[in-house]
Amino acid sequence: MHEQLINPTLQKFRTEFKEEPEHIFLSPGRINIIGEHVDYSDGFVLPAAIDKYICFAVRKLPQTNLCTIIAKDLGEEYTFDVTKEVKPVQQMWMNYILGVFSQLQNSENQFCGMEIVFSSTIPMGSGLSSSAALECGFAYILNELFYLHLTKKEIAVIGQKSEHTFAGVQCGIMDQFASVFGKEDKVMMLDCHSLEHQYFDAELKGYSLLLFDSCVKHTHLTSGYNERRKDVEHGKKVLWKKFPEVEKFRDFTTTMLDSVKEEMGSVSYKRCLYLLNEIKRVEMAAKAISEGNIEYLGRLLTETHAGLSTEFEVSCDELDFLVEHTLQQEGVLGARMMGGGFGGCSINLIKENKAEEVMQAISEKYFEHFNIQMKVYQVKISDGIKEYNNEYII
Ligand code: GAF
Repeated sequence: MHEQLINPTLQKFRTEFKEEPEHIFLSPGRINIIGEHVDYSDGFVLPAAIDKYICFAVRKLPQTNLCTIIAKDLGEEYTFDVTKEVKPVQQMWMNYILGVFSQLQNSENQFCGMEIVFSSTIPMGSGLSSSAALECGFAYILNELFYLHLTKKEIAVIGQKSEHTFAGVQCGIMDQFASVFGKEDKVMMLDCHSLEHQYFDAELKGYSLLLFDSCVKHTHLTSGYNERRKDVEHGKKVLWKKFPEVEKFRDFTTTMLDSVKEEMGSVSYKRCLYLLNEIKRVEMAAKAISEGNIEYLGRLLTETHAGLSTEFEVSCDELDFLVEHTLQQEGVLGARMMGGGFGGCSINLIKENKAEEVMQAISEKYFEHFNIQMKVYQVKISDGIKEYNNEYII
């Protein structure tokens, strides 16, 4: 991490600002074991923060009102005045940051200028939530530097709202929660209705979770993410009209859903059917992990993929190919696309001593078929956003 991320970020800061940063922060990406697209429908999700980060080098400038942010990997920079109202801009990456800032600009919070360089080992557009790491990372920085007394939950919610308002993506809360609340070696079960969460050991008994990156890039703004949300919102409206007594979406039964199928229309129907089944699968998956039933966990992952591909329709040929061929390999218990979809990674439950072989075989097949070099990430479940201990800075 030093070589690849922290030192180059630090060097860039020194070169650009001719000073030492006062703080280094690390904000992680995430994986999600199961529970896809249910975070905006009162569902449960099983995410975890990973050892891929955005690293921020930061210095406060009390004598100015200007905040300069350098996105090292993109070779871009942006400066804004902390005393003026901020608006969305053309640089998408900056909108995640400005969207956070706009929520915290009020008469109580006194900001001054800052110099920030950030760089990342979270691949962009790969479904590992680099955007949540960016927006929550920036909210965390403001909280620490300007003593805003925000809770972790508030930081996550501010990050999500920044996507809604400045980035135009109607995302759920899972990614921000994972980035803020992640814990080393623990998977989180998050109830997206109450935002209560609990951790449990990710004990996979000789199996590991490997990510295969299809290298098909997507952004949720242009993919189909917002449309899926609209389909689901329509479905919910019809359901609640007929069953107003039901409190949470997850309390609807498939019988209730069937009873409004015609009025809802076939598209919203299949989206809602997928969601209700997926929410149940997450509960079964959590039980399977706690009982050490890894075979069953694998089957649930594979079922999720089928639902995402045929009912929720957020997969793509490349991801379907990866999943189908991975499942044919010896030592594989389950595979599915991960995250919002339309590209990005698959997550695969593979016997540790078979992992190398499977990677090799799938990589070859994928290249042969699509002429794309798939990437493999072997991630470690890690802590959420934190300040990096300065004593290690060299
Ligand atoms: C994206 C969104 F940002 C999340 O909120 C979630 O809906 C996910 O897609 C799908 O589970 O990462």
